Amino acid sequence: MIVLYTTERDYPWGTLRSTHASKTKVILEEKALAYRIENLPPGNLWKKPPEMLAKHPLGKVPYLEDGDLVIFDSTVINEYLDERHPSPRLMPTDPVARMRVREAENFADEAILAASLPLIWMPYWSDPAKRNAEQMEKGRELLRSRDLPFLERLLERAGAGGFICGEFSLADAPLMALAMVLEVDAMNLDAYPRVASYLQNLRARKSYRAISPRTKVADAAQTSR
Ligand SMILES: N[C@@H](CCC(=O)N[C@@H](CS)C(=O)NCC(=O)O)C(=O)O
Repeated sequence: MIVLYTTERDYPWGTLRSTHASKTKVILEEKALAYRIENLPPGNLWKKPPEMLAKHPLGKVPYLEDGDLVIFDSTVINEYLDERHPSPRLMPTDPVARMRVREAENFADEAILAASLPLIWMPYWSDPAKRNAEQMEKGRELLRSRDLPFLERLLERAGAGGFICGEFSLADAPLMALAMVLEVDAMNLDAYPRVASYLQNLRARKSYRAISPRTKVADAAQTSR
């Protein structure tokens, strides 16, 4: 059975999860694969114990075990899952369309998951009184000034399909994590109407239940079967 190593924790303000591991969890769910979660303490992401470094050289999550294989990096894992379990296919076949999926996926990873969201999301792992409000606002400002306008353009280009590159694809996986964070943070999206309705589309997918802040850790594993 596939084992996904991640960090998830219930708080009074919602169940919080690693954004990058959530990206992989939704792909396991979309493909209805049998898997179980190995839930690491959030402190391991800083302490990086040797058993973690043995499986991921940077001591990050996610990493995934598939039998004897140990795989790290959410993008690499998701592409592996798509090739190993091609139903449903989450990558188009046309070279230009594949390039667009990778480009959007990379933007979501590099700009949103690695830069803007941590400024907002990390403070939620502390009590409200201990959160750095200025840092959180900086994260929202990065979303407003750079990320959300670009997503609006991608959605305009994508047309009627409802997802970031048209049909649901690997490029939507990191944006599921944006949907998750903005469900807790609930910043105003009136200036980004396409993004607002897109995030609602993502939250309406069955796979979203596995990462929803409303789904407790104990109830979240294997929602697809
Ligand atoms: N490129 C990696 C990034 C993974 C990542 O940064 N994960 C965060 C949790 S969402 C983490 O483990 N942070 C600890 C660290 O950066 O040392 C991926 O896509 O898997």
